[in-house]
Amino acid sequence: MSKLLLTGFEPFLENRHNPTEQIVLELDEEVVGEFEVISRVLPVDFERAAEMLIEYVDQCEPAAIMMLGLAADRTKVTPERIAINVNDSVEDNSGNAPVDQPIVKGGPAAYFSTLPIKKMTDALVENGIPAEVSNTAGTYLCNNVMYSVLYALEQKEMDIPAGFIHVPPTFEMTLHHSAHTGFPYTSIRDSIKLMIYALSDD
Ligand code: PCA
Repeated sequence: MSKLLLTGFEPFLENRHNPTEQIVLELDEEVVGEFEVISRVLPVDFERAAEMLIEYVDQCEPAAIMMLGLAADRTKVTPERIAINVNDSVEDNSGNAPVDQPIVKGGPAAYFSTLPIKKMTDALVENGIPAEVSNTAGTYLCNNVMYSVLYALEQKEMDIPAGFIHVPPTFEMTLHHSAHTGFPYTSIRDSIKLMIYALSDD
């Protein structure tokens, strides 16, 4: 059976919990549509995350890659359209705070997601889950791993769908962030499964 590599991130900054960590651990080894899900949790560390992810790609030889991250200020599930060749952010969990740094020196300015992002958002909205395509993945770790993976796949001539999805905070997280709206954890988890199904029939 084809494997889908699904990644999430550990907690970071003021987010003491990262729902993407819980989702990927819960879906690990589950069969969703035509895929067996293989999950990994990544560190929020500019020096380690992309390298580890690319190593997982080599080990698991997936037929598709879906990377997940938390966007604590968003109110919808948002598949990303594009990743840009820039690290520019506040501190990661190891204290790195890059400024205007290319991810790959001399690399292309950007890569488009190769996941069926419109089909995925349509599937979510049809199932009552607020979703829309996002046109910026930011310049922190999520953009970094999306760019790095798409660059690596090009280098390896691996023609498989890959991309990144930001999820909004969970209901539980709003206990610590009163300004944010939270989603039920189960709805966010189910949205990931719906997107894997959408990818399955693509
Ligand atoms: N979200 C951050 C990094 C880790 C995560 O889950 C981001 O949006 O870059």
